[in-house]
This record gives sequence, C-alpha cells and structure tokens, in this order.
Amino acid sequence: MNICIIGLGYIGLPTAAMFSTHGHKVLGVDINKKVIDALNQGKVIIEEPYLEEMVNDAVKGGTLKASEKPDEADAFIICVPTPIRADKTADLSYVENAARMIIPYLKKGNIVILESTSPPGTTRDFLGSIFSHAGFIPGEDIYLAYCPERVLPGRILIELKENSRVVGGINEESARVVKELYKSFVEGEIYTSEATTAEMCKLMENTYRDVNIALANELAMLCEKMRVNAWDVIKFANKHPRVNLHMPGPGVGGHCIAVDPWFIVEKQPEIAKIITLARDTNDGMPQHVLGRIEALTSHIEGKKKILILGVTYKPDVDDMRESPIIELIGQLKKEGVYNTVIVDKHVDYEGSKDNDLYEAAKNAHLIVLAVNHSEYKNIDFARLKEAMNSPKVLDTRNFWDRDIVEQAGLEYHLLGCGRNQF
Ligand code: SAJ
Repeated sequence: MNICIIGLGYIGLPTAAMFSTHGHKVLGVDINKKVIDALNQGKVIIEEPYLEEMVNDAVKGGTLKASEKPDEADAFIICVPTPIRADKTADLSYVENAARMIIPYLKKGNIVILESTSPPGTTRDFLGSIFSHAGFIPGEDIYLAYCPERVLPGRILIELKENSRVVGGINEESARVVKELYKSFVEGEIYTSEATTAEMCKLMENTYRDVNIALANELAMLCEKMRVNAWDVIKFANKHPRVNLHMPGPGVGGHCIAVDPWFIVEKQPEIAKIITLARDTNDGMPQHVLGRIEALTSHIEGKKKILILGVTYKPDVDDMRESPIIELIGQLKKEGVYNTVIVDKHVDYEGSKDNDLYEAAKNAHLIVLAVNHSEYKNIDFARLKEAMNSPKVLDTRNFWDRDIVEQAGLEYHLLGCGRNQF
C-alpha cells in the first residue's frame, strides 16, 4: 500500500520505519524541516535504539521519504501530538489540522487511522464530523479507525512488533481493514473493537499505571513519617501472587502517563475522582522532594549548592516532556537559596550535557539522584565525597547501594525511607 503518515515524532517515525520495511511505500509528513531533511538523508534526530539503521535502510531502498505536504495514498495515519492545555483539557488542534491537511488528497475507499492518544469520542465524533463536512461518509466512503500505540520509549521498535494492539473502528469493516494493514509488521495479537472503546482502553492503560504510581508515592510519604522503608515493603508485598505495587519516585513525567488520565477527567470530572487524586498526588512529588532537600541542607548558612543528576522524565532517554525534575528545579530556584547544577548527558538543559559529574560536584552540599540513568550506577563515590562541601546524597529511585555509598564516606538518604537499615 501507499501510506501517508502525518507527524514524524516518537510514534510516527518508528511506525513509518516499520511499514516501509514491511512491504509498503511510506510518505512521512511533518512541519519540522529538520526532521524532513534528516529523514531524507536516512538520519533521525531522536534517540531510540535501532531507529536510525531502519530509517536508513528504508530511505536507501526507496520505500520511505519525507515531505512537508501529504500526497495521495491508500491509507493515512495521523500521529500528531495531542498536548494538554492549561485547563487540563486536550488540545486537538494538531489532529484537526492533520485531518484538514489530508482532505484534498482523500479518495473514496481510503483508510484513515488516528494513533494519537485522544479523549473518548475523538475518532467517531470529532474526526467523523470533519470528514462528513468534507463530503465523505465515514464507514461508507472511507474506513475510519483508532489504533493506539502502546510502545515504551527506549524499546519502541521491539514493542511495535511484539505488543498486542487494539483497533477500534467506527464500524466493523473499518476495524477489519486496519487490522489487516497492521498485520504487516505486528506479531502480537490484534484485537478489534469499536472506536471509543479503543480510545478509552488506551487512556485506561496509562491511568492504571498513574494510579498505581500514586499509591506507591503515598506509601513512600507514609513510610518516611512512620520510620519504615517503602522499598522493602514493595519488594516483599510483591511476592504475593496478586500484588504489583509500583515504584515511588520524584514524580511522573512523559507525554503519556502524566497527561492521559486528564483526557478521561475532562469528560466526567464528577466521577473520575480517584484518577484526579492520583494525578494530584504524583504532581505533588517534586514539592515533597523539595521538602527533603530543605531538611537535608537546613544547617547550611548562605547559598546551598545542589547537584541534580538527571533531568529527563525517565532513565536512558533524551525526552524531557513533563519531566518532574524540571518542576523540582523550578521550585528550587524560586526559593532563592539554592544554586543548582545539573548533569545529564542525554539532553542539554542549562549546560547539563557538558557538565562533568566530578567537576560539578565541587563544593556541593547535596547530590540528588533524580533520574536513574545507567551511567550513574557505577560512579566513584569517594571522588564525589572529596569534591563536596557536605557529603550527602538523596537517592529518589533506590538506585544506589547504601553500603557502597556509606563506605565512601557519604551520608545516604533515600526517598520513601524513614528508617535506617538493620
Ligand atoms: N514511574 C514511576 N514509578 C513506576 C513506573 C514509572 O515513578 O513504578 C515514572 C517514570 O519515572 C516516568 C513515568 O512514570 O517519569 C512514566 O514512565 P513509564 O516508563 O512508566 O511510561 P512511559 O510514559 O515512558 O510510556 C507509557 C507506557 N504505558 C504503560 O506502561 C501502561 C507505554 O506502554 C505507552 O505506550 C506510553 O506510555 C504511551 O505512549 O502512551
């Protein structure tokens, strides 16, 4: 098939790479000229294992190219962002623009698929009415379906292939043809359903995770007060065959889990009480970490130097969207008594990419392990201690070994732990 993919971001680009290396011809469309130029040279501008090799193969083989404009195709796939507005409702303007952009190229018998995470009703009501106004009867003249991605950044290409998927059609026939299309590279099961059910399913997967992380964060705060180690509680509770407590941390980031639950809340705020509370709990974690930092540095007069390790929303990615660490840094700055230095080779945030860990640790009063990037696992704690003014670390991820850190002469503090070990 000729496939036109609108939006070449974290999902659109890997999806384009997949289809174009599995028997289809793909035209990728983006508004960012840098993305287009890179792709046409077989390159990518995001960090994702195997992606560049795959894109390069497809471009060389003539099955993938990028442009600023769509063209006629058999199938159109919309993979544009659905940002959240200040009032916590979904901004569907990119989805709307993408739909309007393809209308001049749309023909009877074409397939239109939405992949972007969207509030329930977006495919059937929102997109359906845009195409109806343009003279196409969805389900009769064109196939229309929602087919959400479920991939984890860092494992996108593996999960695109292996994960199961749900396809929600606005009618049975739409779901069936879209399932056939995705079968070209998906090895997992593809389930078919109705469009709004599939939208709700996508939102609920991430909401499930958000609510469980909120529970873990609440546990962490309880344990700090009750002189218990939350990480031990979680480890042992999870030995129960039907318990799967998640991990606490400095907050929830990324464009999915920190955002998607609001797309349910916007539709039914009166009913979605647990979902709202979980969001608020997770959004409150940077404030909680700030409280720990204040307590650990309260004895220091004057400006306190805090070294933050990691600023991305999770380990080993170059994505800072909705990162709770950015929020934490903002709160530290607002206090006016902290001098924050950030180290993170994955992204450039206030010089984070070029900062050397041991140089940055010079005269620091506290090191906060904010993101558990793999390169922070085996660091020279003795060297850090030598460089610091007050030898303390706050581990927000349970990433370091207390014994190793303490043997190097550093004081070890752990988020969620209100008690020393035996
Ligand atoms: N986090 C915790 N505790 C945990 C797990 C995660 O605090 O126990 C935090 C992380 O530090 C991070 C955030 O949650 O800040 C989200 O990270 P993540 O790795 O859980 O998820 P994402 O946002 O990278 O990807 C999610 C995935 N959804 C689920 O696992 C249900 C992925 O499968 C989805 O495709 C993706 O959202 C998406 O695009 O919707």
